[in-house]
Amino acid sequence: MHKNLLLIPTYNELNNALPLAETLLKNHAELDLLFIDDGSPDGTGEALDKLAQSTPRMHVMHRSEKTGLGSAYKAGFAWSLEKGYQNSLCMDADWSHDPADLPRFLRALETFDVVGGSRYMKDGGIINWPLPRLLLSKGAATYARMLTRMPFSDPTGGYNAYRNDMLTQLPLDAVSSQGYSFQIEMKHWAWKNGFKVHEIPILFTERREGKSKMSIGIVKEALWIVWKLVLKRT
Ligand SMILES: Nc1nc2c(ncn2[C@@H]2O[C@H](COP(=O)(O)OP(=O)(O)OP(=O)(O)O)[C@@H](O)[C@H]2O)c(=O)[nH]1
Ligand SMILES: [Mg+2]
Repeated sequence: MHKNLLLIPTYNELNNALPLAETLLKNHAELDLLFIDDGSPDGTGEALDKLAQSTPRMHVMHRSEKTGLGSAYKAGFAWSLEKGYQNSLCMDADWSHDPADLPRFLRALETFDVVGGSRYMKDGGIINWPLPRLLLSKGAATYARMLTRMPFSDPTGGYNAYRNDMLTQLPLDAVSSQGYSFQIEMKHWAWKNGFKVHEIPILFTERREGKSKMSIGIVKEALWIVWKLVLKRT
């Protein structure tokens, strides 16, 4: 067993997740993998199971219903702690996050408790997003940062890494989001509780295949979660 676990939530990512898993197994011997699949109707979970049979480095958690990114990550963190890993890293399954960045996350984790990948700092960026999506994302980042004052240029970014000795202290109710505002809540909690936070630049690319799960509900959740954090002040 390695000390690093890479968590990858999946919902209908058959054509992305399988080649991603193969690449990670081949090029990143420093990591074990945990896919968290919410009963994807396209068979992602079963295809990943098949590949996992060939290696002890890869695991697949199956949940019966699509219950959101936030709860998938919480289940993954619990698994990572239970198995005794030292670090938990988070990545999307659709190739938006470049596996080649993983060594930089691991290096930064030697010094920091939370390492956030940032699209909005110097040397970071977004490739191939349509303008409306870019504006929505940038607007959400600015809104969250300005209201909470948290020192993250990309509070909503999903390519992140956490030290498990910090995650053991995370109270279950500190993060309640279903969707992408989970990332905001995690970073905010770590910063408010005095953990060492840091960002590294990443280049984010539009998903390779498949459909977006972004919805108006997810945007609305982000809008009110930020206010919840501002008012809570913990
Ligand atoms: N297990 C699980 N995974 C999810 C759920 N919703 C999204 N995901 C996964 O979470 C990751 C991020 O979701 P995406 O749909 O790529 O979100 P995004 O990058 O903001 O938007 P697009 O790339 O435009 O779709 C992907 O790997 C999804 O398959 C869910 O409810 N459960
Ligand atoms: Mg995506």
